[in-house]
Amino acid sequence: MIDLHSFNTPNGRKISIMLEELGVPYRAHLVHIGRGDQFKPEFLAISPNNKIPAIVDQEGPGGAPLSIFESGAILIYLAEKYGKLLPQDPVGRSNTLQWLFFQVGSVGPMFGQAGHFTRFAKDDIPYAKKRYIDEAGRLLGVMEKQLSNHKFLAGDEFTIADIATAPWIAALDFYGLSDMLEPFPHVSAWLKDFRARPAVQKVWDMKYEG
Ligand SMILES: N[C@@H](CCC(=O)N[C@@H](CS)C(=O)NCC(=O)O)C(=O)O
Repeated sequence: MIDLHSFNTPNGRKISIMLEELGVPYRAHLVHIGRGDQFKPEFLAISPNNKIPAIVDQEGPGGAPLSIFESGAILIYLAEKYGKLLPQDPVGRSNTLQWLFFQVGSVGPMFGQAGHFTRFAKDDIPYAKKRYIDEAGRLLGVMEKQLSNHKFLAGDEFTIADIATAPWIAALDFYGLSDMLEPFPHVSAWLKDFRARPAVQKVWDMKYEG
């Protein structure tokens, strides 16, 4: 059994979607980051950077429980444990990890800041908004080029790279920045297909215990 500790944000959704795509049993526990649950000692014990998502695999390696934080590390762990969504051939695996790290290192931080300065910042700071929106737009251009030649980010197979990235592109709606997608038809079509997946529909508005 996997215990998922999370919340319905782009990073949180990656793991609920992954667990549904894998079809493995899990329990979903709420960590409400709006009310500060991420700073509770019991959560910090499994996620020392006070961020969701985190998991505890009650049957980890050697049968012992294993806790994991950082969504990229969780996706790789689950993909390897269940032998799905991370190709085993060296080229497919490398392509998938490249696009996964592109999300973790670039898409997440830049889209997160673009969203923060557009929707949440108390002060209007045009320099910050422009800096992060421009960079998010540039990243969309990188994805557009890749998706104009490939069905999925890492090639012809749906992988953890798509699961990691699509929730961030979908977040543009929530930030009031959905117009940014207009110049990128291949990204838009890929996102539409992602949203239509049964696993994604089932847990997009996941109900957590707690
Ligand atoms: N690099 C981390 C980022 C996780 C992250 O930023 N989580 C946010 C929600 S999307 C969070 O928990 N924020 C609460 C806080 O920073 O206090 C990952 O990919 O797991």
